[in-house]
Order: sequence, then structure tokens, then C-alpha cells
Amino acid sequence: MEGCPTWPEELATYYREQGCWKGETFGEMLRKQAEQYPDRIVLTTHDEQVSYAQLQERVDQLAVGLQQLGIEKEDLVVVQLPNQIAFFEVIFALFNLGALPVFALPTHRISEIQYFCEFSEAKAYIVADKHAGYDYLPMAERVKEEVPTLGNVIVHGETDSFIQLADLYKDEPLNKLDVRPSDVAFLQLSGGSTGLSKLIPRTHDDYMYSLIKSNEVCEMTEDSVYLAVLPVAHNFPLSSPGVLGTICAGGRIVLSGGSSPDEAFPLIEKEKVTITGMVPPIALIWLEAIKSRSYDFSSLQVIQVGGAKFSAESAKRIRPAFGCQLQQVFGMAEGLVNYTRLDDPEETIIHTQGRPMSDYDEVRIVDEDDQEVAIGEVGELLTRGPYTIRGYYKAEQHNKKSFTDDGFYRTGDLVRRNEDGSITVEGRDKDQINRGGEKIAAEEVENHLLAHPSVYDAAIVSMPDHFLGERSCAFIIPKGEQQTTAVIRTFLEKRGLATYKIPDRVEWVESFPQTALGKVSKKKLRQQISDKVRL
Ligand code: OOB
Repeated sequence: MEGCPTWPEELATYYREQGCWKGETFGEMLRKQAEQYPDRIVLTTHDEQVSYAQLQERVDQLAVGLQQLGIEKEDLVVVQLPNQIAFFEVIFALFNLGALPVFALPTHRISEIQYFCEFSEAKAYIVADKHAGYDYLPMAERVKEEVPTLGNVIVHGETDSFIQLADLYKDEPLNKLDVRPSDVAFLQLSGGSTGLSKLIPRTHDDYMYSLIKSNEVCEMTEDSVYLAVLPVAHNFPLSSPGVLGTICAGGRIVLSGGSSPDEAFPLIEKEKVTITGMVPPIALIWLEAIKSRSYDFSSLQVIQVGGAKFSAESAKRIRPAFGCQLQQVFGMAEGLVNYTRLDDPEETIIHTQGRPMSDYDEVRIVDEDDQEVAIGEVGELLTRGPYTIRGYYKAEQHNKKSFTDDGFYRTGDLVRRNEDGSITVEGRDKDQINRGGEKIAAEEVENHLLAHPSVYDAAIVSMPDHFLGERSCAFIIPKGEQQTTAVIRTFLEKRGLATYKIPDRVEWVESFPQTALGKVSKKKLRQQISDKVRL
């Protein structure tokens, strides 16, 4: 597909010969499962259950309705749905049409959604009417106004002005489409470091492989019950092994409305959940909550924690508190996923972020001159492999910086390889804040701040935080009158920036410290704020 860099032919042939790429699309995978397990339950919510055969039927019906709306192969569709059954119907219907979901998160607001719709020249935007107290319809109205190229807005729920998703399920035959395993299946979002999120093209072949390997490592079977507490559009709960891995194993997905112990704990007991995945701040909340509550967690075999660094002190507490294994997951939407193995020594599980899931993952840990460092030394992680992208969507210039000439992705993560091959994440060399697993590209927020009349210059850095690991701090040089933090925060909210990107703290300064080359020294700014908030 145009704008999607892909693997060189000889490497593609190699991955096929080695059996990594099995030549199956997501559409075929679900159909196979629906034939094999027609009556098994695939999805459970607080008030609904759907079998594999029922899901397949709904997917086929919806594909017809979407096709009748004019959605075709290679069309991009921005999908912003929370953890509901509709999410699965929509994405599999699009997969069957060869149309590509762009996976927005429920927390994204107009600033992000408008950009995704514009940049992807989206044929449609599919959104829920309301979720978690937020009314998406006014935002959808604005997106439609601001983006003339946007085709249809489709709403899951109530709407007067847009197309209702419920009206698109048609009991008619679909015009068969030629969707190939090597086609791009969807676009994930990057955490971003320079400016706005980049779009990550993932093929059926490469993503299916990541599901199969994840299922192997996480020992998923048809008896697995995966509790989705994180938003399923994110790569971690989507595929590591997450909801798609569960479908691929013939297991059952339980969709939780949220991640709070009040919602999740009763579900674990009632639905006999075997595995769930979360970011470190949720794990901390669960560790506290379990002290004062008694539930039968005997079905639970694995709690996965990933998306941000999980401290060894907290990691140690998981097994005694929940009576199950901890699995650390260090992954990225661009591809590479590292897992601690379920039978690894306790030391490895607590102190490392695991090792690559595939023998075909190539990993280099390099210094500033791209020279490999010795075992035990910290360097930047570069990676290449059968499920790691070769470039972002329509980002030729950026790709030159983010990938080496021989196709390794520069993760920007500073890591150390241990004697046993496991990897420990030590830091980051990218202009990004990891706020408890939610990634913030500093430059994106800085650009918004520069639009405020009282901001002369802005630089955003991370500051340490007990709960989230990091929060964001904006250093601002004022132009004229200095504003309060509240004014700045409201300004960003009004610009429609996702709430998690709004700086937690604002420091007004006269100038920024500089590097020897005269650039803003974010290292010194981080030091300044970390000294000030010292934990
Ligand atoms: C996952 O994916 P993304 O794309 O939201 O973020 C990737 C970045 C990594 O490059 C790294 O900086 C950070 O998130 N990260 C971790 C981590 N897991 C991710 N940093 C330290 N320790 C960890 N365990 O976050 C993601 C995708 C698939 C599976 C799991 C996480």
C-alpha cells in the first residue's frame, strides 16, 4: 500500500519459509475459529455474551452495511470505541473489506481525532455516543466540520445527526474481496516524540505472527479467559496476547468497563479469569485494594504488567498478594515485544522486562556511534524482525531518522542486556514522557503551548512520581504577563488535547539551560524539577 514501507523481498521470503508468516488474514482466522468453536463464548460483558458463531454472523452483516456506505479496500477508518462488543464487530468487518482501522484511544479528543482523520484522509470515523462520562457527539460534529475530506461519521449508540452503527447490520451477501495476508491490516498509533503521533502500518502476516508467538509464551489455550481492563485499541491489550491472542487461541474475553478493583475484582471471581494485563499504576491500586478485600482469585494464573517500567519493589509483591505469576511485558506498537517467561527464575521476573518473544527478533544495543555495547552496559535498543515495522505511514523524512539503513527500528529506549539474554529498561533517549504507560510527545504539547499569547517558549520534561512513575512538567518562558497554571491547563483543554497530555505542573522561568551546542538542555530541566519534587 502506498506510503507503507515494507520488508525487502528476500527477508519476506525468509520469514515465510521459516514459518513465521503463515499466510492467514484476521478475517480467515475468525472464520476458522467460528467453525471450530461455534457455540463457545468469545466475549462477555456485564450484561451480554456472544459466541464465536454469533460474532462471525454480526461481522458479516456489518461488513455488508459498511460496504454499502462505500467503504472499500485500502480505505482508512478512524475507530474510537471503548471496550465493547461493537469494537470487535467493527474491526473484523473492516478487516474483511480490506479497509484499515486507525486505532484511536477513547481518551483522545478533537486535537488528536481531527489530525488522525485529516492525515489518514479517513473514509469514516466510528465513535461511541458516550463513554466514561464523556459525550463524543459534539466532538464528532466539530471533526465533521473541520475535516471536509472525512466521509461518514458512524455512531455506536444514540444519534440524530449521524449514521447509527446499529442500522448497518445487513442480512445480505457480501461482495467478496481479495484481502491478502501481506496487506496492511490496520494502523496503530505511535507514542510519538517529534510532534504528532505517527501511524504504524501492521500487516495481517506480521501481526498474526505476533499473536501466535504471544500465545505460545503466555501459554494461552482454549480454556484461557482474558480480562481486558486497558482500552483494547492499544497494542498491549490488543495483541500481547490480549484480546486478539485470546480469539486466536479459542479462549474467552471478558470486557471490563474500567480498571478499578470495584469493577475488575468481582469479574475475576465470577468469570474465572485466568490472565489479565495492566500498566504499573493499576497494579499499584490493585495491590492496595486486595489488602482489604477477599475474593476467590484461584483461577488467576498470570498478571501481566507493562507499558512503563514496573519497579522491582512492586513486582515482588504481585505473587504473594494475588497468588499468581507476574509477567513483565516490554513492548511497542512498532513491533518488538519482550516478555518474562512464566517459568523464569524469580530474579528475572522481578528485575527484568523479559526477552524478545521470537528467535527471529534481532536486537542490537548500541552507543551514540551505533556501536554495540558490551553485555551489562546501557545503550539504545535497535530492533528488526518479522513483526517490527520497516517505517511509519507516509513519513519518509522521519523514517530516515527512526530506522537504520539496514532496517532496524531505533526504539529510543535505553536498556541493558543481562547475561541470560533478558533486558532491563534503564531509561529513554526520546523526547517523550511515559505517564504511567500513556505516552506524551513533548513537542506536540509544546506546540500547543506556543499558541498561547503569554507563552514565549515552552519545554516539557518528565518529573518523577511515586504513583505514575513520571508526570509531565512544562517549563515556560513568559511573554508579558505570567499566567496561572490553571489558565494554561484550561487553554490546552479548550484546544481539545487529551487530558493525559496536559502538563501536571508548570514552572515559569526566565530562560532555559542550554547544551554545549546551544540547544535547550532537557536533561538539566529534568534535573531541576526532580531536585525540586525530590521523592
Ligand atoms: C506499549 O506500546 P507503546 O507503543 O504504547 O509504547 C512503547 C514504549 C516503549 O518503547 C518503551 O519506551 C515503553 O513504551 N515501555 C516500557 C515497558 N513497556 C513499554 N518501558 C519500560 N518497561 C516496560 N515494561 O507500551 C506496549 C506494547 C505492547 C505490549 C506492552 C506494551
